[in-house]
Amino acid sequence: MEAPLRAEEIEKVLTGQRLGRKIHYFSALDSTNLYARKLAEEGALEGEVVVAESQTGGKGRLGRSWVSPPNLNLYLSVILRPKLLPLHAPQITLMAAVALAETVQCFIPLPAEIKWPNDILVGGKKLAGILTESSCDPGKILFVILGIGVNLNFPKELMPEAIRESATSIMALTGKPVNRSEFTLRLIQNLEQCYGELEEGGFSFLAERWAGFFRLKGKRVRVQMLEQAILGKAMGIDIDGALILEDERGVSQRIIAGEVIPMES
Ligand code: BT5
Repeated sequence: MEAPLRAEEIEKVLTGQRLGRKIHYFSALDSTNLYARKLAEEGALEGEVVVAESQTGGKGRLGRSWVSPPNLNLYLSVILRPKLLPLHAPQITLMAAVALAETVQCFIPLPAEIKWPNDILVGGKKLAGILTESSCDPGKILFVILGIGVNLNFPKELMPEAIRESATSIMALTGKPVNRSEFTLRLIQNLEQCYGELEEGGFSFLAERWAGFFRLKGKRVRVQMLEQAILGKAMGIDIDGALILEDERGVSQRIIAGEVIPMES
């Protein structure tokens, strides 16, 4: 049996930081994002974090689910109250992807990759996912729930068949279990730093680091959107987090949301 996450100790180390000022820790929840939303609606402060050892209804995007077995991985949600225009809310996902990829890189020697907009891959397999959910008034973000799921000590053999080929974990990559509390602490510290930079200088402060983890630049991809798919060359992202795709006629297209699938050659 894995050691539980040491939420109280993490909270102590984070004293004085904005993110992680309070960690709400549970052995099981339906979804840390749902619980964090409830806290935010009741007035929780920016930086409060919800962590659960397992989720019975872990959420991905578009009604998909996040496999969340007990005591092996990290399921965390941070309440943010950014002074951004709703239009710029996707920058939170980009900022978190940088913090997450840099954290992963502290624990494994293999290169981490950001798969726009919200996945971290290693060796082409999904190690972590980000789900940001915003609550807005016209022209104003009230809060953002930044949800992060990372496969830490998830053995391949315990992964459900549906994700066994497409997913990986730090332990599956290195052969060694990671200390989940250390990972969590480092992640919250990196988020604090990247969030501060985003606030100070906008996404342009982080864009170069983001681009360093974007390995599809110049590659042919298919972008699957709700109703249609576009083929083209992935060029990078713009300041609002949209993917820039050069389509087959050589015209630049801004993609706000979709699934990027690399093509052969
Ligand atoms: C995501 O969605 O990748 C966002 C996942 C966010 C999960 C965190 S956990 C803490 C917080 N509380 C929540 O309830 N959610 C957040 P999406 O891009 O839609 O990817 C979902 C897809 O990833 C699924 O349809 C599966 O194919 C795959 N998947 C599910 N569980 C996985 C896992 N543990 N590891 C790797 N891939 C997984």
